[in-house]
Amino acid sequence: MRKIAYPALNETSSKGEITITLPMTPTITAFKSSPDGGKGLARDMRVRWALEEVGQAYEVRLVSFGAMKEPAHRALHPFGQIPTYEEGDLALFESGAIVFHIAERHAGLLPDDANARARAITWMFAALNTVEPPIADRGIAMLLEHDKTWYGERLPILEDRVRVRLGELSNRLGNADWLEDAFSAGDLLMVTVLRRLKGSVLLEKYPNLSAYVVRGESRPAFKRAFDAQLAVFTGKPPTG
Ligand code: GTB
Repeated sequence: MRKIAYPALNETSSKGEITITLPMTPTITAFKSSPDGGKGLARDMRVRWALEEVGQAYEVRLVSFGAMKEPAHRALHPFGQIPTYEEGDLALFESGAIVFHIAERHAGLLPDDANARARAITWMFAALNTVEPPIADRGIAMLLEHDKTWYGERLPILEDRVRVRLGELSNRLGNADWLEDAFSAGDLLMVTVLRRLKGSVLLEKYPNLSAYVVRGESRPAFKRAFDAQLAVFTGKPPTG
């Protein structure tokens, strides 16, 4: 939010001026051409979803793989990746930090109660630090290492690690709709992490996790975010 002092509009203003708060439209970056063909698996999807959940309009700057490694983009993102987030003179990278920033500045993604808020934030870290790494390792191996002689031995090891985490998460979620009492940024991140396994038997083995992902994807904000990223791929504007 940008605070601008305007001249007094009425005589009751004690200092002769009033403060009007203007919302500033953030700009995020996303792949110009996503390798997933519009499945919403790249990490701009979680940022788009968070912005949609809180009702914050945003703009998107699409970047090519080449442009991501150029100094102009590296000034925003030291590792030359997407997503980034710019809002006035604030520039952020790391999807988790961006979602946290959005959740801190707007109502709707973190509970007000301090302990409930701390638990939701814990799930944000769990999604990114505990559940995503084995899923990402498996994805990278499938993409970049499938022609290696040792791939056949490595893949089952990576899949076992994913299975362990899914089993533990499934046990904790049980029959609940969300990880805590209400949907939070923790669920938002966890669902985006689990979506990377969509269509794989690894996820299908846990019906409560599959249903949890569908529950997240059924939220109107998710659908708007998904349609927006798909429109980049299809070249057609979102219909919703
Ligand atoms: N820790 C960072 C974050 O959470 O923001 C990781 C950011 C990241 O990995 N960005 C990827 C990127 O910019 C895109 S999301 N890669 C380009 C590069 O490093 O040069 C990862 C991703 C990419 C593609 C798919 N896909 O096609 O399915 C899924 C996920």
